Amino acid sequence: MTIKKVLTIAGSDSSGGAGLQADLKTFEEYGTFGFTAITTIVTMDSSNNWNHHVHPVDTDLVREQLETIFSGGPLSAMKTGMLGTIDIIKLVRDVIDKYEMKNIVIDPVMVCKGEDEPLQPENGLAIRELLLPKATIVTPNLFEAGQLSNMKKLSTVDDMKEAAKKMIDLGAQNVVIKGGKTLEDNKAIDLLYDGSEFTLYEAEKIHTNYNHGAGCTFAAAITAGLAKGFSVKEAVAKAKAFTTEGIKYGFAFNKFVGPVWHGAYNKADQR
Ligand code: PXL
Repeated sequence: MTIKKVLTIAGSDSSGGAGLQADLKTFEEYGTFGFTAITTIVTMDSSNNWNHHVHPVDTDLVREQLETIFSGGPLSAMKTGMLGTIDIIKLVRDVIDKYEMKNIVIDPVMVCKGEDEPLQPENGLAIRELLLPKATIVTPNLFEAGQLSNMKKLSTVDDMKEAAKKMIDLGAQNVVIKGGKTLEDNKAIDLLYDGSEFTLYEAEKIHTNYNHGAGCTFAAAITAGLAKGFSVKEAVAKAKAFTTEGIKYGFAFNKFVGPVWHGAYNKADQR
């Protein structure tokens, strides 16, 4: 059996826990071969409350990366993360169409800290219009699901169900909303909807602030699972277990942030 090739089109998180760093580490843990097309470089200001600075990469340079990657033939799955500009979002759509990509995970990254104002609100609209119709699965957190469904704040599982229905109407084949630690519940609940059936994935809530990158890791794990031939339900279930272990082994990076550890599921005993 040959190794599965998996792509992330995402931003670089200089702090190492989220973004394409999370994706690539996760792809490796799944035994797949990861490729990255870098769309933005994010830096954080340690002298100013960890403010994020998003530096988009020139669209032509993103195109060149993608041409390099696809020159090796078809890929088994791909995901998108932070895309930076509308031009890059349009390019991603063109690439999906041109190479007839299947197994597409759209992680509609709009914020870095879970619940904030969107970093680039206009990008959310472009993701909704151009990428949701191509999504095998879209993986918003609560905030992003509220934006994409035009429902704004979601706070219950019923709200999540309503938002998921709206995202299916926008063209996604499947939706998984990451309730995560934001949902007002004592469990960490993710909700999957395939257009006909809801599936709830529950785990104990882990009370930690060291969970930076959990959302990216979850979406990357689903991507690698799909590449390996798992059904959507299986891919989500394993991704949840993989991410929960990562959160359990999160650690303090500095006084502002602590990443999950992407290697925890496979090698917690090898630290
Ligand atoms: O966690 C969202 C996220 C996604 N992608 C990049 C990021 C972040 C948050 O820091 O930096 C590149």
